[in-house]
Amino acid sequence: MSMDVSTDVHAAWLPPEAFRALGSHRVLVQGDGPQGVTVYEEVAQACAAYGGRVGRAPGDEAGPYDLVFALTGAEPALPEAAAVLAGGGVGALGDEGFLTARRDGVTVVLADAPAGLLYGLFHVVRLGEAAFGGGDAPAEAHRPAMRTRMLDHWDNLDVHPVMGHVERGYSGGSIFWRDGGPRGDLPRVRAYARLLAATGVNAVSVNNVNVHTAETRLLTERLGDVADLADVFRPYGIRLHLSVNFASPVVLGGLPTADPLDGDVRAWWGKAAARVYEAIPDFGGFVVKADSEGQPGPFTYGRSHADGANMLAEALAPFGGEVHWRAFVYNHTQDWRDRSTDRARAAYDHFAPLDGAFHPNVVLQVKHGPMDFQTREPVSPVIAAMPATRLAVELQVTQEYTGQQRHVCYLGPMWSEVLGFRPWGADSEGRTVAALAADPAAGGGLVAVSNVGDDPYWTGHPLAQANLYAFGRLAWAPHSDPAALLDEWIDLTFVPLLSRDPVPLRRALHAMMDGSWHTYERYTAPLGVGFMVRPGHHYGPDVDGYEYTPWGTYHYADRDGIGVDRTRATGTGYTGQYPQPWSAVYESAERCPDELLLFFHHVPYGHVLQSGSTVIQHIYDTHFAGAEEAAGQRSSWQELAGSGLVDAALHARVLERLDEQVRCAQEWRDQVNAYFLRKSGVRDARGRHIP
Ligand code: GCW
Repeated sequence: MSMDVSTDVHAAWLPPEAFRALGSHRVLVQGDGPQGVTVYEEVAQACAAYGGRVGRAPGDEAGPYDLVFALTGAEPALPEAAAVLAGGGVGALGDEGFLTARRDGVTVVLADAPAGLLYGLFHVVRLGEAAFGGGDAPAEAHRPAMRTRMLDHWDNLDVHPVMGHVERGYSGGSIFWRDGGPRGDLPRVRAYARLLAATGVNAVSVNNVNVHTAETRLLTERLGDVADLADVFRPYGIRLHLSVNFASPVVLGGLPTADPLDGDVRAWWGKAAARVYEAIPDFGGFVVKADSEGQPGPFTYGRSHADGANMLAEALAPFGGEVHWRAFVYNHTQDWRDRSTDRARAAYDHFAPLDGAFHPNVVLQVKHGPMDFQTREPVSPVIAAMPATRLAVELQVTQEYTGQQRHVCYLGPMWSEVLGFRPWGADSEGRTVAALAADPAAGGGLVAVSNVGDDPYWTGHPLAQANLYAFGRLAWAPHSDPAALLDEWIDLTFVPLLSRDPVPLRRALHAMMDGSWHTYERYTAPLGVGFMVRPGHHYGPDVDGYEYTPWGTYHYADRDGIGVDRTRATGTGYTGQYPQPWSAVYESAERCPDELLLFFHHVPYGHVLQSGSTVIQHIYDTHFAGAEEAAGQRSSWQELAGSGLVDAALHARVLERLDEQVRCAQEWRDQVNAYFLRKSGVRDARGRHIP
């Protein structure tokens, strides 16, 4: 297996072999600052391994050069690069963009700022030999769509008695923290930063949004530990963020209140922010989960979320910091009999009226769906409802509800659907979710909960690395084809290690992964109804597990039908939170897309879907099919055994997970089918055995 010797972990999409083409050329690096140094070091390392040469000045002995990295600020010293610069035509590249061109046998990478050179470097790595061949090629600009491309870690400093070391983490312990303090494995953190930079990620938050006592102190006593991490992330162009406890002035400052309008409280936060920036001058800002699932917040003091967020924004503003304020606010003590309270409505009801009230350095961080990272949800209506607020869309790379990294579930296609969704319909001239999150004035970027831990494969399930990779790449270029991103990941992770035809490997991985989200959906909760997982840990089936709990996650199945009536006509009115045409489409049981029918409507089991099947028959068919597909994924992988196409240890790890996936998929199939057979009394039209 390709392991990074310094950290003894899997090299993921940056095995040394992926640098073969780069490292066998003569490369000039003219960049400064921490990221410029990184580019030089990366190239030097690759050249040392593959016989190329790296230099810093055109005349030195490493030349003549066939690849140059240079900044646009000064006249590039290499004539080919200067000619590309003089040719102009691509406009400003910004803080992170870069251009590539080929001139007189030299590949040219230019950027306005060092971080751009870093992204240019990884672009060249992705291209491999193709970066060097052919005649002249005109300048091609590459700029990230989203300004902020951020991963949030739900890491605790220690093992939390209920939530473990990493809340909803399925890859072992935290790579940052251990036993209440820093873990101290900075080479591992550096390897992580490097992997993230290669996907385009530029921000990381290093602690859980549920900020417990020890973690609250990261803001003060433990600031030095945070600064140490920031130092490691900086050379890879990644800014650090911290989740903070809204009650910090009380918990840490000994004040009697955390009221956001109280003068002492505001002064406390101002000083806290100043101290943070003294230690970490390029600190990104705070992430806040307030008034949510037991976390403190402004409601305690009768204040609004704008009051709370703006107070923190004011503290950070003098230093250029931002507040990522989460919109995940809902009532988690409801009664299933109360049909007027609808958790799906909550974020919109709380936040839409506050549109325009947030300071410019507040980013409202909205989960992509209205509930909670289910396998299938409609896009959150909040995203279209707040044009005067900067919005970031939050995804979940960690597979809390999508198989917990025991099941193969490639989420690129799901995120792609979300990002490509047009809240105002097909005619809405480019206003996709991605365009809203990327808007230079109103966009807050793309955020996701990381799936990484101290597991040697980073992500528990080695194939779950593809989700982390795809997230970063989609944040950079949201309209990328997820299947093409999968190829990119395969071509970096596996192919450079092969000395033979990679086609069978690519074929097997695509067979397993392309459709794996749909497969997972087929054998779990049907038609967008959600949940049906075991309470607490959220793994495996329990159809009624949450049905009578206070969490607001119900499917309302009874002997006559199933689904949640969220219509304006007879239900909770949630469909009214969408603009047209979706408001009307979702309101109608006939027009609502099948895959979301039970999210929006309560229908009889005999209701005929647009597919022509009835709801009950659809449940049976998809559950039989999904479990069978999971078995098919395992067969695809088994065919690779002994082929030499993948490392034996990695093969074994994936196979062990697939065995569990196949078992669990059958359990889902049998529980769901038996439950609905019993409830509805309708037999499977195809007469299959339902245990
Ligand atoms: O998905 C839910 C999880 C919680 C999590 C919460 C959130 C960090 O079950 O574990 O808490 O969402 O997003 O805040």
